Amino acid sequence: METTTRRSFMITAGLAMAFPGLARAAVQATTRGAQESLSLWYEQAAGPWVEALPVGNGRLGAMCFGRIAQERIQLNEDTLFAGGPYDPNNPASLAALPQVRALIDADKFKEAAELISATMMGLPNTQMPYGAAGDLLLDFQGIAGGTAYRRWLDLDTAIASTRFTDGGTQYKREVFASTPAQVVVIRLSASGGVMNFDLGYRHPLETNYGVTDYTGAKISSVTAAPMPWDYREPLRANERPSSLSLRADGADALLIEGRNVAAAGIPSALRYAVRVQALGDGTITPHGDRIEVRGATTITLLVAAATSYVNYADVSGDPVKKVREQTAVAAGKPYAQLRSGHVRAHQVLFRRLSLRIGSDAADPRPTNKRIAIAEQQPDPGLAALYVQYGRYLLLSSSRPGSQPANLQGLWNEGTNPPWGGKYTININTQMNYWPAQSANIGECVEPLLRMVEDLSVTGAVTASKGYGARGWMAHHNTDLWRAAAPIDGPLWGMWPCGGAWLCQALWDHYDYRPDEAYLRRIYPLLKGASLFFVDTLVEDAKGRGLVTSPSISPENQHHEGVATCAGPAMDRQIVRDLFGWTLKAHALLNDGDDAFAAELQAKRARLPADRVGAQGQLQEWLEDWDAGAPEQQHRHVSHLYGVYPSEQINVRDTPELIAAAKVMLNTRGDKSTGWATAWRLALWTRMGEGERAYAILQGLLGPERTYPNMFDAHPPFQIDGNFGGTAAILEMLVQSWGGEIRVLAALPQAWPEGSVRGVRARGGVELDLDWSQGRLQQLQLRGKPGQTVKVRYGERLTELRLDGNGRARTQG
Ligand code: FUC
Repeated sequence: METTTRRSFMITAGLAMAFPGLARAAVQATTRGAQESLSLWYEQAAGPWVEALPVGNGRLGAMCFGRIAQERIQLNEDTLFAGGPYDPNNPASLAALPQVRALIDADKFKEAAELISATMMGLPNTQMPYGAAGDLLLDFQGIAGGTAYRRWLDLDTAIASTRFTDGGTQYKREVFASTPAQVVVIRLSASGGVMNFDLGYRHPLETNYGVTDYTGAKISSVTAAPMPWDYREPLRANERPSSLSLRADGADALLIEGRNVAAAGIPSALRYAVRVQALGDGTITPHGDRIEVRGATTITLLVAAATSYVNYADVSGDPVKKVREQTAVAAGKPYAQLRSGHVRAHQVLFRRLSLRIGSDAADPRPTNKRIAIAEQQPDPGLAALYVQYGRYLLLSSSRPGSQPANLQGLWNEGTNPPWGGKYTININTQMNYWPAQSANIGECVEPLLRMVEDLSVTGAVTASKGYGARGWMAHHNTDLWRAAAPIDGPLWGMWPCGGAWLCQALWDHYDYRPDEAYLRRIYPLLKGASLFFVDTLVEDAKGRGLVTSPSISPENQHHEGVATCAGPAMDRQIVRDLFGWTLKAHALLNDGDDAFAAELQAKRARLPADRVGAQGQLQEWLEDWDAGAPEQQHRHVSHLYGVYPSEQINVRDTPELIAAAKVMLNTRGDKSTGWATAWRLALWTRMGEGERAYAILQGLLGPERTYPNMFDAHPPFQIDGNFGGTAAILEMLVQSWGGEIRVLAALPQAWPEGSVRGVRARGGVELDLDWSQGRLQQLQLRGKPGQTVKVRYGERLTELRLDGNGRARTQG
């Protein structure tokens, strides 16, 4: 496992910190000096959607194609889901529960699943899909074909740019989604000539939801599938459903008004609006459904989009008013001010972490060419770029005030996205937030916190109507309307731990940035999630303790066609963690409810321990069913939750269970769907197996799992792999579990040198570290003055006390 001989490292706590601002200044200088290594760039315009470059401010997103004669900017607004407020809870559910449990106790799993199907599934047995907000199409006249073409996405400024030359005129375009201004800004300029173009809007034509069945079972193959979904090329401006109106709004703007669609019997309840205002020189003339721009050298387009969504129960907002106000405020500011305001808001978060793996020199190849050969050729810089892109994507799709990052983050081309583009909470949404803390962008968790607060209300109805229980819960999916009832059928949906697992991201935010006010905010959520299990854990029929029932081990079958069971390993691990976080919060806050704490403690002790089966494998279920389960290489590795993201099973405390986890992972194989590959990567990393992790990472970065725009390929596009991969790569460098920080615990030989600044660890600590020739050179810590921090490097564990400035430094 060890790739290098570890040298002991000298502790010089408090030394050399006479210039506390210096390190930070140096980081910024490095970041600025390495612009190229912080860009995705291409020599051609985007063809398919997965070649276009994403920008987003959490709420408002755009995909930039950089096309020469017909520019396409595809828009998203994060509340533009189908349907409206609804109560999905099945009134027959509670009455059937005792019988379902009795069938499970009698090992009649198939019969139990049939009864669940007939009585317990949500109404409807699906949830509302996420939509697209249409395209802006800019049809240029007189541009034949560009030379000196280049387009790029600068992660440091969060601006997507295109430049080319045609007939002696140089064209440049910049696109960004501003957080302070809440608009997408498109800046077009020409030097040595003028621009003549028509600006139009196109909405993806409505398709029938649910025509394609994207259930997990059908996508177990790992071959790259072509995108996109609904679009036909070439695009024609103003093609749209009849329900949509498009008209001039004032002297220089277009206003688009529409309604969301109904789905699965849930009526349309949202109105939405998009307003595009054109400012600049030349003549700007609205013509009903398009804007004509002639003879211009500089044009700024301000794009606002909004829906009438206020919250999951209130759709009374006025989107037209909102988009008019947003564009009017932005129109009052010069472009330079809009741009600098945007860049500042982005960099204050983005620049908290910088990372170099391998050499400092920028790679001379365009990004798509690096991805194309990433599986065969080592490219450490691409791994570093993947981390910064992951941070960029989370900052762009989950900002305070926005919706959480969905299955596609924020970006969705069509009206029928895979799995509805909603929130699958049996791994996918959780994985989206894996990097938030270590990558030092904890603010991105705020939308998830609000979603859990909503679920604690809607999920309380599901807990009481479905289980007769107190507290709140959610099954394996939710949507904009915070539906919490089980969907899709027993094989996928009848799983009670979705809400509990979401609590991990909330707890981790506290653990990485301890703050009492925040803990007080999440405590009722933890307590409510725990209460549900206090009320619903039942005695295992074979006397092994307290178990969840009915449940599944997401989304794996233990016998052909049957997943229904009681007490799978993952549930026991999640409930053990949940009760543990709740008890810690209870103790920290001196919540007087000691009877509740005692009950949690007692029930926690009665959760059956993890088990090792006949093959030496970590058992997925309470029974030793693994060897006979029909999908030996199933993408989910639910029972390894205990290894990562949890720390219940770890190399220090439970080596025999780690050995069993490895047996299991070897059976499952290294390459799976995008997110499942990222999970395998995180697992081998957590177990300290740097070379194995590196081999898996090569597969994740290669063209089968990464599209040309670096979006993760399930396939199709699903963003969780980007986030899981980001967290795992950082985990190869710095780990934080078991009360210790482990540095370079899974450093592969292929990365002999590098440095990271600003990675975070539990306990409110921030680290900078440098390594070369495979060895740690120096490490700096920042945290609370006087705080002690345990750092492990190789076999050596050192306790550091932070000085009066909250700093410590060690040298290799
Ligand atoms: C889970 C996974 C699938 C897919 C879907 C969105 O059901 O099993 O692979 O990622 O979520």
